[in-house]
Amino acid sequence: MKKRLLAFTLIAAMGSALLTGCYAGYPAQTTGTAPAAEAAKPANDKLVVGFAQIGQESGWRDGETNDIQWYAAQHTDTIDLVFADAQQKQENQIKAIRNYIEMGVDVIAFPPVVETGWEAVLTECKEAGIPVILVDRGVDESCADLYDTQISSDFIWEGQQAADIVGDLLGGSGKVVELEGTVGASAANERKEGFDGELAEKYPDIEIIASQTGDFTRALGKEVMESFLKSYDDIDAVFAHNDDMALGAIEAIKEAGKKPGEDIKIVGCDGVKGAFEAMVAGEMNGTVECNPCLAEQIFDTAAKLKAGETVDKWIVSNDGVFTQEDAAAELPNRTY
Ligand code: GZL
Repeated sequence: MKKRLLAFTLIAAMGSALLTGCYAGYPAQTTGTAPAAEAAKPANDKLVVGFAQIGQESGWRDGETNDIQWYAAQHTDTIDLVFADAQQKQENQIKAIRNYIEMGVDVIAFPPVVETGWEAVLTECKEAGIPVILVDRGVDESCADLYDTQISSDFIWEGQQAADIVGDLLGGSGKVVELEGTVGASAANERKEGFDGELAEKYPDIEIIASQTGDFTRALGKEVMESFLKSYDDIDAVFAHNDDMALGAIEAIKEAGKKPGEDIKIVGCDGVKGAFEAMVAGEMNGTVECNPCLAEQIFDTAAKLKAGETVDKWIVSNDGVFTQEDAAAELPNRTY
């Protein structure tokens, strides 16, 4: 039984002029804050998707949000997107998901900010008969039967690619510091697993001398890099679990009087435009792309789930690997 839409932003009501997807430039971030007015659930057979976004912690996250909102605004005849911004708090994501259950949306999609703490709310989704799509992050194995599919990159592969770039840059030996993503996030856990494992297996003479979370943000990435630089004067390379933290590390290295990209090599993940600009400037050495432009896959998959079709448990994004050599040629193609 579908219920009335409670106070939430129906992105479909926004003009497409406000938003552009991963195929063009980006407007200022539109936040999915809950308006006061109550909206009646459309009395039609449009696909209603409730999306509980993590927040706005990185350029990558903004790219994902804009792509989803832009795509929904282009398809107002068939899609209604209900969007909430959880300000990086798991309890806000859970609240939004419970609202979507109350509304009776057709499908719920969200990037779990951390891997644990989802069993209760995912059980409620299952009991309500609402399919769930995990987007760009995963949940603990114990919840494997409580969601329908995960659409995301292969983070272990990303970590391994980053380790190979670092191994090549250092000629197989040196000292590395690691800026980790959000504590407990699958993207952070698995990038670390891939990076540390690849170094141990293929580059035994490269040592990780420090590893600490920068919470996927530029500001904290800079702060942690400042502390690393105070503690160690022999850092040869940084691996940052996302480009935003890598860009923060670049600032810290410059302020410490060293040359990022030369004295200390820098490798990140995501493939945001800023990383390509830094590589063209010679201040960064590589990035492993993590495609945030998942909107078409999300809504196509949601339509299949609404129609009762089964889909693959993991829909893996295809990502590229970029270094300074190909940065200039690739920069014009970057859309987030
Ligand atoms: C990856 C995604 C990560 C990005 C970060 O799929 O979950 O979250 O790498 C973002 O930039 O904060």
